[in-house]
Amino acid sequence: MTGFELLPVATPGSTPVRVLTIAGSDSGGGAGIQADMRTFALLGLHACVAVTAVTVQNSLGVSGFQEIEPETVAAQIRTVTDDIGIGAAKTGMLASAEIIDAVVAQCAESGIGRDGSSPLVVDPVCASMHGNQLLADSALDTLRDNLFPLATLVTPNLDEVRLITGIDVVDVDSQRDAAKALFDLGPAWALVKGGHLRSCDHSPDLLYDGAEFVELTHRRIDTAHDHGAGDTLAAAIISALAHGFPVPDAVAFAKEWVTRGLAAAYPLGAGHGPVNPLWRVSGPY
Ligand code: PXL
Repeated sequence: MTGFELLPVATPGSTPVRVLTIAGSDSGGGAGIQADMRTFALLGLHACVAVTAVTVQNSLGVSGFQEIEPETVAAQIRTVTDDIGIGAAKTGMLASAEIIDAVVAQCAESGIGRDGSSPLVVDPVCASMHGNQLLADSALDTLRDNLFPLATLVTPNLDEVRLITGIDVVDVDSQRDAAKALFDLGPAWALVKGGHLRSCDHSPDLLYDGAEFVELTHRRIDTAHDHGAGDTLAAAIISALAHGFPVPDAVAFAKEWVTRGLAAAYPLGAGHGPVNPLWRVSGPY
């Protein structure tokens, strides 16, 4: 199933469903809130934003970042949920344990998370594709113990799986072990992305809800221009959840969204270009 035909482009003059990204800014425009907002807009949603950090980066990497005060992060979430209202939320770069705890407390208060009215997708961003650290080592326990239990779905890549569970995913069996270990940390669903499993000629993702494994296999797109792929996947998942899709359908839809975005990716600067979901308006891939 792709579901593209089910997802409306916003009608002029009518208020679309609102979604919230709690994430960092990428000055190069490829990842972070910039990637999230592109996907939200193209999927007929209005994007609200709680900025957690301002990164200084271009296509070659992240040269630094400044964190936003935890209370200011919480205040951004509070002020949009109190007035504008949101249908779903996602987290990306959270930088520190203090920001994570502020996000956890405010999400619980605002009804965001697996037990609230708005689903929450946690993309546990730890580092950039260039290996630049985006989450303090000291924040891993807080991420695992305090944020994961609030999540409707967690979406780590294989490096993040290793940091969070200690499991090195090398094949289908270890991917299952990792999905179980992630689920045991408290989210309603765990997705183990196989995009970095270079031994496979396809991109095998595994979804688990404590009862059933769902395998999602997509063609692998070989490109150096995949900056923001994880952000775009998680943004498409919460977009589909906000439109009322069940989790397995939302993930299947998002995989197709990011696969086509990778096929349409473009070079930028001297390094890595971004995934490009603009194919939705410029033509199919
Ligand atoms: O793709 C992960 C990511 C998320 N958020 C921000 C980033 C990056 C990667 O560079 O810069 C702000």
